[in-house]
Amino acid sequence: LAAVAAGCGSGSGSGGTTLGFSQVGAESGWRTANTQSIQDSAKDAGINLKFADAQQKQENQIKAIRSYIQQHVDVIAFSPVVESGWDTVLKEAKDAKIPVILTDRAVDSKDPSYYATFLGSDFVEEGKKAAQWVIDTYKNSNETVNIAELQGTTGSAPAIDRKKGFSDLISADPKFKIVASQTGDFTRAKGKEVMQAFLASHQKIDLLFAHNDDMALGAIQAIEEAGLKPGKDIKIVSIDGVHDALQALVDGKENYVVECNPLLGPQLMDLVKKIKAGQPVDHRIVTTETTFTPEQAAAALPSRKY
Ligand code: GYE
Repeated sequence: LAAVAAGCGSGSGSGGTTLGFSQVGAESGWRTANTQSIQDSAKDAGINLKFADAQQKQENQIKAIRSYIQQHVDVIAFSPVVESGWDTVLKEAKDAKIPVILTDRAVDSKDPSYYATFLGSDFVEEGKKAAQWVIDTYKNSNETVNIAELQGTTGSAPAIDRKKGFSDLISADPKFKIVASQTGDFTRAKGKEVMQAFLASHQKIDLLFAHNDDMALGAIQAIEEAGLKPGKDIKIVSIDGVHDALQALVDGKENYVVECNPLLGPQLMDLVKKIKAGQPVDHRIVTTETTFTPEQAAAALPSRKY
């Protein structure tokens, strides 16, 4: 409950709009950039932001949302840690006539009236972009490619969808084999720990697909400590595009990064204003993103803000 009470108002905005935002946690570089973007753009937009960090726990998010309902905020936004289990609290918000914006991650609720819009990436597409790079990289080889997969938080939209997008494409060619797949909870520490376990199982691994950069960065440490060369002995592709992963690309320790844009704040604040003013908004807003080869990473790094 401490995290809920720690909501930080950013002063009284011109329109007097209050947004209650429940963040997943601070598990990755992506998340830190996302939080910063939301806090900065609330300030710029003159929106009074109540912010709570759920420390990757759904129960904390539900508590935060209930407290926002009690405080009668104008709009509630949250990035759901997992996809399922939201119907009850979303119905409570609906009954209280407080519009909800899903930010970054989706819920599996069947009732579309539970939220006004969902702003975020297409995670299936990101998984497919990673797979397409793998397919292109091995297009001239008939040998088996042993793939290890570091999954994101179990039950989260990005973990479910990135896995699906990736396997949908690579499963078309039997030479690609996912020989190990486990969650690393989107963190560096877990990514390292799980990669150590993969390497200790003595399975030959040709390629690592990590659902986010932080897990890949943790895995790079594990691979180096095992006396192998990341990016060469084991090729690595991950998703997000944070500064440290672009640096790993430039250093030859990673091979490809699929971008996922964390800078959702400005679009979110626009949506909050529109919704409060009763203007119509699209029910799904997909963010645009790119991919990075080492050359593209070198060009992007100097101006990369996160
Ligand atoms: O890829 C990961 C973060 O939901 C898109 O969450 C987000 C993911 C992101 O922890 O780094």
